[in-house]
Amino acid sequence: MLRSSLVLEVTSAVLGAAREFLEKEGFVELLPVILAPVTDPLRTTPDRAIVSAYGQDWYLTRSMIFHKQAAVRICPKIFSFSPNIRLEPAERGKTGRHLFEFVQLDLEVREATRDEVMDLGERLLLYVLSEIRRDFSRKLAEVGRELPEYSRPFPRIAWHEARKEFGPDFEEALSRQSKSPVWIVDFPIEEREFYDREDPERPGILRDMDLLYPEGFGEALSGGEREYLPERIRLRILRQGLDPAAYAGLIALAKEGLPPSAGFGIGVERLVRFILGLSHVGEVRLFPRIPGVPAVL
Ligand code: ASN
Repeated sequence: MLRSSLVLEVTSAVLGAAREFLEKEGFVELLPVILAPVTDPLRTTPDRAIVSAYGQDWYLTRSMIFHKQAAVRICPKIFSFSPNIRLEPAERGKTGRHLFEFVQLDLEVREATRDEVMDLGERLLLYVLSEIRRDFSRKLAEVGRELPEYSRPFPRIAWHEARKEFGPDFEEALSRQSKSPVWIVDFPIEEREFYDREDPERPGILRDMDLLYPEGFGEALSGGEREYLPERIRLRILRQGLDPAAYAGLIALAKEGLPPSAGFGIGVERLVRFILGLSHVGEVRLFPRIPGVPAVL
């Protein structure tokens, strides 16, 4: 369990730099939601963490997606350092990239397009990396890590192209061979959740994106434009084989009026892992929650 203080110092500096960047961009920080009657469906992680209290079930947050959509009704640009619980299968404990408790920097912008939030994501990442390079390059060199400089815009590849070029496990291969952070855009509708907006001009293709780190570190962030019209949300829920009744609160909110928005979440532990070149994301946390691994404290 002994962690070097460098990991904790870098984590703290990453949080500070990200917060400073977003505040300068006019974002308002929200306190995180930990328990909610509804949370991100995340179909690839079926197990749910539930607390029963006061005669109802409360989900531990898997992402603040719906709360972000609701919050941009009030403030146009919001972010939160959001603790997420995702009960990943035990074998994901070995990927180096999965924790079942982690924090994502989750943000959302009212009336924004995908391109606008991709631009924001690039500037946010480069700002954080430049702050870390400025304050930690000597300490990073001592642990054998050198952070290269990257230029914007980062390269983009469409999901279908990436799959054609690198096969079904393209994320890993693309991240490994890339010299720069690289975007994957235009996921097919069946690959993602119902809240990612379908491109009105290209049925079946989403206006969403992932960003991959270079050097094989895998996914950095994930996001996109959102479905915001009540009927569209209902149809997308049905198309995913989910029950609209389970999302009645979201649909009711959309009937009152949800603005169009776009946003993304960037995993804090994965970012620190990349900066320090660590082999497992659990090395970032003092008290890591690794799927399938017991904890003492
Ligand atoms: N934070 C992601 C987003 O904004 C959602 C997620 O974490 N599943 O799209």
